[in-house]
Amino acid sequence: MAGPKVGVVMGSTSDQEIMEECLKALDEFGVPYELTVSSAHRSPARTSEYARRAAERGVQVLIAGAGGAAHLAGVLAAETILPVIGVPIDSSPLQGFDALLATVQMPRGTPVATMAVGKSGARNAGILAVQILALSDPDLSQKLRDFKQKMSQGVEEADRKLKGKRGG
Ligand code: RP5
Repeated sequence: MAGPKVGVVMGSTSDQEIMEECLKALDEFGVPYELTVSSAHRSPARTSEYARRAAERGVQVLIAGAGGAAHLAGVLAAETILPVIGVPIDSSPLQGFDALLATVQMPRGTPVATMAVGKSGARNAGILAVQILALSDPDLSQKLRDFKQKMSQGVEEADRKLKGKRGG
């Protein structure tokens, strides 16, 4: 069995419901991943160690989902040259605005590709990881083209139904 190509890390198991959207996207494209709980604040050494060792296990992209003062994606990015995608989670009284700013406002030199807050961002993180892997995988590229086409057909179908209902 192929080893994981994507490492998905969550700051807490309380982030899992949202990060399931990311895992579903990876499953749809048949991309193997590993799922880990590690916190930038509660287990900083474990988080750094995870990022340092990920590439040597064949992982090519990291995805980090965290809420509150979300430093998880940034800490991972500090410790690896793998691309890191951040998902701000709306788990705090500030409804993810805090996590968005903490994830997106990385200092120059240490980028994190920051997604939208919550479930849409989690799904997009999975798709973006697939797009990165597809740069060197023609089968995945074809799956992405099919995926885009299906999405576009879905909009046309919705438009047809709408017009059918309204008689125009
Ligand atoms: C963050 O704090 C986690 O990513 C989570 O979104 C939030 C709350 O964590 P728990 O207190 O539910 O474990 O570090």
